[in-house]
Amino acid sequence: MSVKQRLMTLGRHIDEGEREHPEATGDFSGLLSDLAIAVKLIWREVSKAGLIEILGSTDRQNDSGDEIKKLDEFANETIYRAMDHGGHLCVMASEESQGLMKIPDRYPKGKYVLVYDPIDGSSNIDANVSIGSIFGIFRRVTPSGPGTEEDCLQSGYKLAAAAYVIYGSSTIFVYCTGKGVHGFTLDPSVGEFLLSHENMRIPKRGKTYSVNEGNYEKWDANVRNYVDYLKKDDPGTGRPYTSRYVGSLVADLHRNILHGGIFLYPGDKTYPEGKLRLVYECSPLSYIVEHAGGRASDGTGRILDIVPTCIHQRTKLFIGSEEDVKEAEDFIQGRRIA
Ligand code: AHM
Ligand code: MG
Repeated sequence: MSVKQRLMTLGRHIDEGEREHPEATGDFSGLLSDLAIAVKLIWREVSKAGLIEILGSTDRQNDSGDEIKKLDEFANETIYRAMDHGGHLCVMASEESQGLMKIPDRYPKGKYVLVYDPIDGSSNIDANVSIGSIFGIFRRVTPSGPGTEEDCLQSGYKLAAAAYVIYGSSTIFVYCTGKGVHGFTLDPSVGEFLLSHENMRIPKRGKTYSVNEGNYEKWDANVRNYVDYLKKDDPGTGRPYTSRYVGSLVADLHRNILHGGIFLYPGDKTYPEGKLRLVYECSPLSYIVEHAGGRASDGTGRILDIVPTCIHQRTKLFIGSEEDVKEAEDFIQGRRIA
C-alpha cells in the first residue's frame, strides 16, 4: 500500500491548531467552522447554478458600480447569516455591502472581525468558469460592544487568519492562521473538506504571468516594459513566460501558488489606483501568499503594510513568487527597462 496523506478533515485541523494554544477559548475554531458551513452552502448553490434561476442580473449595481449577480447576493447573505449569531464576531464588511454589516442587537458581540468578498470573479459565473470567495479575520481593536469601521480598517499584517475558496473542477478551501498555508478539497459525497495540500509553498520563481493584457494601452510605460520583458524570447532565462488569465483572482492566484508565477493588476487609465480591493481581496490573499513564502506588493511597498482609509479602497497588486514580484517592483519603480 502506498503512503498517502493523513486523512484529516478541516474541522479536525482547526481543532488541532487551536489545541496548540492552551489559552484559546474555542472562539476562533468556532468562527472558522461556521465559515466552512457557509462555504458549503455557497458551493451547493454554485454547483447547481445552471439548473435553477439563480443566474442573471438583478438589474442593480453595487456600491462600486459593478452589476450584482444573484449568486453574489446569495453568497453575501449566506455568509452573513452563518456568521452573525455565533458570538465570535463584532462586525463584518463585504464587497457586496456598502457600509458595515452590523451584528444584530439580539446577538452577542465577539472579539473578531470578518471582511470578505463573497464571490470573486463574478463576471465568470454564467460561463461556468472557476469563481471563489475570500476571507480575512482580524482581532477587534475597539474594546467592546458593536464593532466599528476602525475594527475593519486594519492593515493586512494584523490579520489573525485568512482564507480563500475556489469553486472549480473541485472545491478547495485554503486557510492560514499564521502557521502554514493548508488546502482542503471538498469530498461532495460526504460533505467534508479533506486535507489535500498541506503546508503549501510557492516556488521562488515561476514562469507564468497573469494579467488582463487587454488593458495594455491603458498602462503606463513601466508596466508595459515589464510585460514586454516577460514576453521576450530569451533562451536560458525562462522567458518568454506563459500567459494565463482566468479573470478570477483566486483561481489565477491558486495556480500560481502551486506552480509559481505572478499575478498583476496594475493601475491603468480607468483605475489609476488599481481595480482590486485592499481590505477584503488583496490583504487576505497577500497574507496567505507571504505565509506560503511569496511576496505581495502595490509596486512600491508591501500590501500588508497599507493602512486602509475606507472599506472599499482599491489598490494596485503584484502578487506571487518572490523573485518575480521583486523583479516587477524594479520595473514599476523604473529601475529596470526591458
Ligand atoms: P469581483 O470580486 O467583483 O469579481 O472583481 C474582482 C475580479 C478578480 O477576481 C479578477 O482578477 C478581476 O476582477 C478581473 O477584472 P478584469 O475583468 O478587469 O480583468
Ligand atoms: Mg473579488
